[in-house]
Amino acid sequence: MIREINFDGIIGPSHNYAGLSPGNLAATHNAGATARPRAAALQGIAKMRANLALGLVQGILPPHARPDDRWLAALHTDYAAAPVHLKARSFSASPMWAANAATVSPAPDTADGRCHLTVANLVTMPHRSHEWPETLAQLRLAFAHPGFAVHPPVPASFGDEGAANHMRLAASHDAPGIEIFVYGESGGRFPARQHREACEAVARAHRLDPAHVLFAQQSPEAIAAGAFHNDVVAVANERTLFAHEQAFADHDGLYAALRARMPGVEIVEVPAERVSLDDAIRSYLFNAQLVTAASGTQTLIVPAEARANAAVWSWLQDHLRGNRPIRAVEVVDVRESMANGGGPACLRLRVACDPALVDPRFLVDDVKLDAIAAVVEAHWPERIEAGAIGDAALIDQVIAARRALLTALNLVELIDR
Ligand code: SUG
Repeated sequence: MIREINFDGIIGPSHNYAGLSPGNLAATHNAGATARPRAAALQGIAKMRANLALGLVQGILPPHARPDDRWLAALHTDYAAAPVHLKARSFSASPMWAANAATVSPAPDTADGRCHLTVANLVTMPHRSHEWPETLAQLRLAFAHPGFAVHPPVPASFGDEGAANHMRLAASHDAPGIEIFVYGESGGRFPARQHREACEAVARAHRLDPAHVLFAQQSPEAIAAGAFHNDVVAVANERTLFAHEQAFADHDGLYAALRARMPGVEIVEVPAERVSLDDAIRSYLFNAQLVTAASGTQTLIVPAEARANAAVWSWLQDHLRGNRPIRAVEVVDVRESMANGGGPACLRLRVACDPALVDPRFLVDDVKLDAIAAVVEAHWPERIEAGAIGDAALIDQVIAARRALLTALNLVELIDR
């Protein structure tokens, strides 16, 4: 039976604020702030518990080896000798943002009836460009069943940021859907990370029916305002597309094409006069998890920053009163991740599939989350100050913490990936 599974990246022990992502305003504004990796990981675990409480199936993707010695070796250096900018880029806990791990096309959409996953190359940001080998190793383990096809990334130069720039609409998760790939052409002062060429390659790899695929350009003003991924300004679930008025370069064209392919689609567009692009990006209203709870209630899981924003909260209250597609709102606290530009939706990769086909070590219930939380409490650094990333004792602690977690999860084969 096909269900939507949210695989959350467990926030790694090296979580810190190094200001590595130009175009991501939260990350650049918080460069040099003190990070709290333990609190961060516990916030992520609490979010997963809230998902379980809604009756959803929950998965995990563990933190990657940090520092990434293999990447440094390919650059002919090591952590002790590397210049500080390479130290920071090899040490980032950025794999926590699992929405950037891969693009996923569930089995009902593909010509061979398999669920296809293509690992994202993340080439635009150097600190993210070396995530893919370990992501590929993890996904090949989690989705080893022949019901899945896990593809390596599309070649560099064609930037691919994974599911953060991909939306799927379908009558239900187990029905054939329309897949929308959102690319950027220009972002003014900031890079457009997702390239159309990469979208087209992924659609071919996944053997999608071209009649059920749309390619849409992200609006340059959204990127320039800080929406470095489409999932900062739009999210989809089953029949509902929830988007900001300025998310797409040609919203009318996209909506018309979508309605022609899926007459039952429900488009909820938030007008800029109610919520400005700036408020949308500051509050991460759209970087919410839009889910169908086990009760059938379509629920929007927003970060606390959305409740704190008067314009956003008032729009949400009006929508809830109006008998519209979104029937409930849940608030979660992921502020450590938010300060690096990662909201509830960034932290998860959605895979619609039969949970029985997934390696069970990648699935969690409350009991397993207790065990993960115990490892975090015992091993994750409490704080990482700006400037501490060269500290040898910190490096040892980070390496030991990941080892302890992978051992507890019985995923020791990932220790040396
Ligand atoms: O790629 N931040 C991430 C945030 C990714 C959010 N993901 C989605 N929108 N799906 C990024 O910009 C900051 C790390 C630092 O600066 O230390 C960072 O990589």
